This record gives sequence, structure tokens and C-alpha cells, in this order.
Amino acid sequence: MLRLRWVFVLVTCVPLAATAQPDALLPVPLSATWADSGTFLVTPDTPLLVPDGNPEALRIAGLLAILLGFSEATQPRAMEARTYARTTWPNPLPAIVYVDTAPDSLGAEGYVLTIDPGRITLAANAPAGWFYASQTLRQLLPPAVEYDAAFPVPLAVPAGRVVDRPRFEWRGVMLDVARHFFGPGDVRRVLDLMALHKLNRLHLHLSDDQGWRIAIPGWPRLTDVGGSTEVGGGPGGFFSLEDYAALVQYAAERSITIVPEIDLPGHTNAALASYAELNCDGVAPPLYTGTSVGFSTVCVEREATYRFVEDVVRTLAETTPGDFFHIGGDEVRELSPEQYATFMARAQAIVARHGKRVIGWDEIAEVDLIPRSIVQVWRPAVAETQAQIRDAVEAGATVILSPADRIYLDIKYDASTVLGLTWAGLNSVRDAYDWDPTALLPGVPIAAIEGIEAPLWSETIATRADLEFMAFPRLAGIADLAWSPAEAHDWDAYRQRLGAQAPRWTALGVNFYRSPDVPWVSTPSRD
Ligand code: TNX
Repeated sequence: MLRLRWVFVLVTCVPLAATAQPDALLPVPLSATWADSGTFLVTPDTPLLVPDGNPEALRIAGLLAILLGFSEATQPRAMEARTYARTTWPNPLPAIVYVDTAPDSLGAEGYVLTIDPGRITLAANAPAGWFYASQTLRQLLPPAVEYDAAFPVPLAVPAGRVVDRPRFEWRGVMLDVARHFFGPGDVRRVLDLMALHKLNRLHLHLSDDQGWRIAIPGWPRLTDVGGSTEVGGGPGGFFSLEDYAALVQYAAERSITIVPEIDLPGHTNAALASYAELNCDGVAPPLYTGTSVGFSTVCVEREATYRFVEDVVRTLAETTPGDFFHIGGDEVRELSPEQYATFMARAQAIVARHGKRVIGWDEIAEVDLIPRSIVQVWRPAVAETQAQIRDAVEAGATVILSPADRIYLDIKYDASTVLGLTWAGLNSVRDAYDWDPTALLPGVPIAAIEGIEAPLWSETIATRADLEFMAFPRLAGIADLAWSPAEAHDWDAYRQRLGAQAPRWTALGVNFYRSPDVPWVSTPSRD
């Protein structure tokens, strides 16, 4: 009896295990059911079909086609369903089909992915849903597809059905390009890795004491002077507006919204060093390449300051299609509460006038916020802050959760981590995943939680390899926490799924931290 059962298990499971790991989806979907047997076989001839007259679907299918082929010759073709039907009738091949109807309850980001031996269907209400269905399909393909090299075809996808939608709308990462500059190539890499795990907000911290990283017409010294260095005295750098617009576009193609931050009124030494008129004493301080915080502020009494804020906000609002503008607001030690409130009232009004929703670090809960502002909570345990946040929420604000002692990606994993800081303690892989977002702020209803965002501050992070090491695997935990249903939250199950990402991340060349708490699946040899 026992032996028979094993034969059954072997027969039914081996094809699945050999083709893909349906249990390894990360984030874990709302629901997934797998057939006992059967696969869809993707070959270079498999057509990808999209609804007629839908360029967005064609573009998203085109991205999947690039993944499915290792060269132009082996890349399946994406085309309109009608064209395909006309040219192949009556003998169509098994196809991958994008469909533009799905249950309303799945919203704009949800999807139904159905894999039968004769057809794969990706059904969604909006392009974001197609994109996420494609990412789920991607995770069901052998990791070899991620190598920039030939791989065996056909590719087998296990038969089954996934019905999915995110738990939270805000699933974010923040990259500090101010303390150390990361250029467009690094940012595209972050966007690519975010997309794989269905993260959808990239907050760029574009200015701080050590660097100003975005060109603003009429204010050339911001980048010529303020962009010329970084922590430790390296060469710094900055984005032209064309670079920035191209990143916004690249992000949008991956269903990611760029959220620009100009940190005000503090964390402004790079701007103060660039323009003397932003200083109350009219004297520009020297550039700063250390790592202290809290010592700088623009002069809140001078009109020049508000002309500067106006030009910066207008420029970025015009170049950013997303709804949000982050005005920082953190760690200002040089202003009285009244001065801080006066500045914030004017800065908020400027942002609102340019059509964006205000976001600020949790210090902004100290002041009156205009409706629909968002408080990014980084110090949830501070009692006074908690009370201010509750009041702000009661007055109509919402929150993004970024608890420093859980998900700051610049905090060391453990005492032996070479990179990173320790001011918030240590953030292990388990710490980053194993907490309840709805219990973080007592008295704040779930409806007021936009979602979760993990900041990666870069005082100690200087290279792409450093960045990946601190972000992975913790960022996967943030993705799972922000997307997956609360009922699926379980550290032991998560640990297994996380371990199963190793071959794909290895194929992608991700420099991830092999935490001893995770059962990493070894990568098969490529010979
Ligand atoms: C606190 S979090 C800061 C940043 C630092 C970070 C280092 C926040 C709003 N401010 O200026 O880079 O700690 O972990």
C-alpha cells in the first residue's frame, strides 16, 4: 500500500517538479490550484494573442515573448487574436491568450491565469493585471529562461489556475540616490527586480545633505555644485530631466509608479551649498560628505526659498505622471515647531497647486495636513507620533508603513553584516517579513493603510552589488507581505518559498544574502 502510494506521488509530481515549482510563487497568490498532471508546452511557434486594437496588451505580451525566447529566432510572436485566427484557420496552435475581462472583484491589478495543456489564458480588467499575470507565468517557467543564453525548449508550464489580486495598493521600495548616487542603469535594475515580485512604487530620494540629484531648469548650480559629490567624497552625479523621464517611462512599462522626493526643509545642505540665497545668513555652507543628520534647513523666512520650492515642485510635477510628490519633512532640528508648521503649510499648498498628493515622513503629522495627504510612518513606536498619526488619519490622511526596526533595508541583517547601520537594531530576514501591518498602529483602521514601503538609505551602500545584497532577500518579504492575503502569512511556508527563489535570482545575477535561516534551493549546473 505504502509502495503504491509512493508510485502515485512520483508519477504525479515528477513532471511538475521537473518543469517548474508552482509552490514557489512569490508573492503567494490569493488562490492557486494545480492539476495532478498535464503541462502546456511553450515552443518558438507558440503564438501570444491579444485583444484586437489593444496596444498595451500587445506591449505586455511582447515583454513576455522576449523572456520566452533566447534569440529573435526562438522568440514567440505576439499579435492580435483576429489576425492569427485569419491566417491559421482551421489549424491554430496552442496559444497564450490575453483576455480583457475578469471579475470586477479583482480590480485593476488582479488577474486569472489559467493553464491547460491546450491553452494559457491571462485574463484581467486592466494592463496592470495582464502584467502581473505575466509575472506569475514567468515564475512558473524554468529559471533557465532568465539567463541571457540558450535554454532547452519546449518550456513546460504546469496545468492549473491562479486567481489573484493584491492585499495593498502601495507596494514600495525607496532608493536613496542622494547619499551615494545610483545612475539610470542601477535604477532600471531595481525596477526589473521589483516587477518580478509585483512591487509597484519606486520612491526616489532625490536630494539630501550630501547630494542634489535632479536637474531643475533655472537652477543649474543645484546639480553643478550640489550634485558633484556624495558620502565619502566620491564624484556623485545626477539625472537630467530626460534621464528621469525615461525612468518614469521604463517604470510605467512595468506597472511601477515613480514617486519623487525632495527632502525639505531639512536634509538640504547640498541645495544650501549651491545657492547662498536659500540660507538665512546669505552665506553658502561648504558641501558635506559625512553621515550626520538634522543640521540643515532652508531659510523658511525668505521668499527665495518658496520660489525655489515652486520651481522644483513644478518641474518634477510636470515630468511625473504619478499622483504623488514626497516633500520629506524629517529630522529638522534647527527650526521651532511654528517655523516648521509655517514652511509645511506653504510647501503643501505648492504641491497641491501642481495637482499632486503630498507625502511626508511621519514628522509631518505634527502639522495640519491638506486632505488626502499621506504620512510615511518610519517610527511607529514613538507614542507622541502615534497619537499625531491617529489624529491625522481621523482628519483624512492615510499611511504608508515603513517601520525602521522591521523593513529598513540599510539596517544590518545581523551583527556580522559588513554593510549597513544599526541605529534601529538589526533587521533579519524574518524580522522584515514576520509582522502584522494591521497591528502596527493601534487605532488606525485598515482602510487608512495604503500599504508598505521598504527604504534603502545609502550612507553605507555604494554599488549595485551592495544594493542587491541589502535588498535581497528582505525585499521579497515586503512584496509577499504587501501583496499576499493575510491568511497566507506564515513564516515557515514563506521560508520555503523564499529558498525556492535562489535558482531564478542566481540566473538573474542577483547578489542576494544567503541567510542561514532560509533553506536555499541549490542552482542546477548549467553544463
Ligand atoms: C533616518 S528615516 C533617516 C535618513 C537616514 C536613515 C538611515 C528618515 C526619514 N530619515 O535620513 O538615512 O535614518 O537609516
